[in-house]
Amino acid sequence: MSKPILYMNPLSAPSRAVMYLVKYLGLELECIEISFDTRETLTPEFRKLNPQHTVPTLVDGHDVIYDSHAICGYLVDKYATNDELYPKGLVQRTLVQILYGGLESVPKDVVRCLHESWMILEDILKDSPYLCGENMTIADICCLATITAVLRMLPLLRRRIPNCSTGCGECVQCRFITMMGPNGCK
Ligand SMILES: N[C@@H](CCC(=O)N[C@@H](CS)C(=O)NCC(=O)O)C(=O)O
Repeated sequence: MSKPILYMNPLSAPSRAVMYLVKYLGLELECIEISFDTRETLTPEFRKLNPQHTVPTLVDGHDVIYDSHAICGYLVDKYATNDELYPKGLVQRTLVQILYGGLESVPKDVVRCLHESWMILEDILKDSPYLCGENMTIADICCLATITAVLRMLPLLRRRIPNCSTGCGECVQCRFITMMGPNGCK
């Protein structure tokens, strides 16, 4: 059977979440980069695949799945060796679903809203190694992807995140990014 195909763009935080997860799980996927410059998401072929015309979009055999959170949940349910990253228990799974979109507030004042979102993360991570308790879940992966995508575009914001101010290796988020490999934070 052919490998699943992931349509993505590395500048897109939702794409990065799926790419991190794929790497973490050691899955073999074919990644196809979709250009925003040439508006490739708006081509009739891509819209036929995903009427919301967004990346990431996953094609697994005859199935097409879009929305990063749905893709992450799907990949863990289908390919992970256990349910740690996306617990099957109703309450635990619901908690992950609350937090995996946790940084997606649509800001009027982008910097202020990002700062507030990060403060919420910092608050949760003060008492817990990961967003949803003792184990890493796809909520951590999705939030990290947002953080690294934003930092890539706006490196000056690094100063605004106390736990990230000294770069990788200093906090749970950064340790995880480091684990992803030398380019994890890029
Ligand atoms: N909630 C979606 C958001 C996806 C999304 O907005 N993707 C943007 C890039 S970050 C996109 O593909 N935009 C192109 C378009 O709308 O045509 C997810 O988590 O996957």
